[in-house]
Amino acid sequence: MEMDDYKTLIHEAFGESSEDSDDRQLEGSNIELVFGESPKWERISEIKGLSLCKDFLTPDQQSTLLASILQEGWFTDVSHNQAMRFGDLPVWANELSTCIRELIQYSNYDPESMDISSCEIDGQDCIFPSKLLNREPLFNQLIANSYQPGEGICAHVDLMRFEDGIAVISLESSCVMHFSRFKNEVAFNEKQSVLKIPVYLTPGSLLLISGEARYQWKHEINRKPGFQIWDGQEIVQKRRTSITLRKLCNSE
Ligand SMILES: O=C(O)CCC(=O)C(=O)O
Repeated sequence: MEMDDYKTLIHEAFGESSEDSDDRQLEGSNIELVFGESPKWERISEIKGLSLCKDFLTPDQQSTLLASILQEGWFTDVSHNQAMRFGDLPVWANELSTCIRELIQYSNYDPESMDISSCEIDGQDCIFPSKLLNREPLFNQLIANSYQPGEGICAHVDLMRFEDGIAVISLESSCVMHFSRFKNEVAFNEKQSVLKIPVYLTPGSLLLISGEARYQWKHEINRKPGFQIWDGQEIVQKRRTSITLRKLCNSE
């Protein structure tokens, strides 16, 4: 994929980047025009199959996406905090899927976007396995969650009715998602069960969960006092909205 195509795509989906005033200065390095900064992926070293792109969407793109979600009317009442869609997804969700696919494809050709030297870890592609990336559709199920301060989600492994390869986009409030080993694993021991790996999800970030991270680790968000600590500080909580994209297994 040409980078110009990628730039056009994300602009069409989520509007202009807030850094567009810098366009002329940045001529020749197109990716900066899309994100403001080059998208960088982080691997969470303790967990295979977990990749985080903090600067997936600029603040303007986040606002556009949030407006599209709110327009669905799912969260008009605070007692409604979750919505699911299967099959035909809203246009904005399909655009989001396309942007995710294009970003991963682009990143695979740009070793500088990774902060690790090897792109293959135990046979698992560093960002997202290519056999998942090339499936059609990439995603056909979405969950939108709207969490008020203090609200989160209990530790779980996503249901087996969903294929491997899950994407989580965070909006509005930062949070810490904790990963802990899933018990049914052969090599499980008690020490591992209590070990929780914190992952800091900022607004506009994209988290990809595949392989071990999807099947051998539970994830949770505990927003009760004392659990949302990052860099030694309790995170100031606001409403947090997230979009989770998955693909149903074919037999469904
Ligand atoms: O809100 C999130 O970031 C994750 C949501 C999630 O894990 C789920 O809905 O199964």
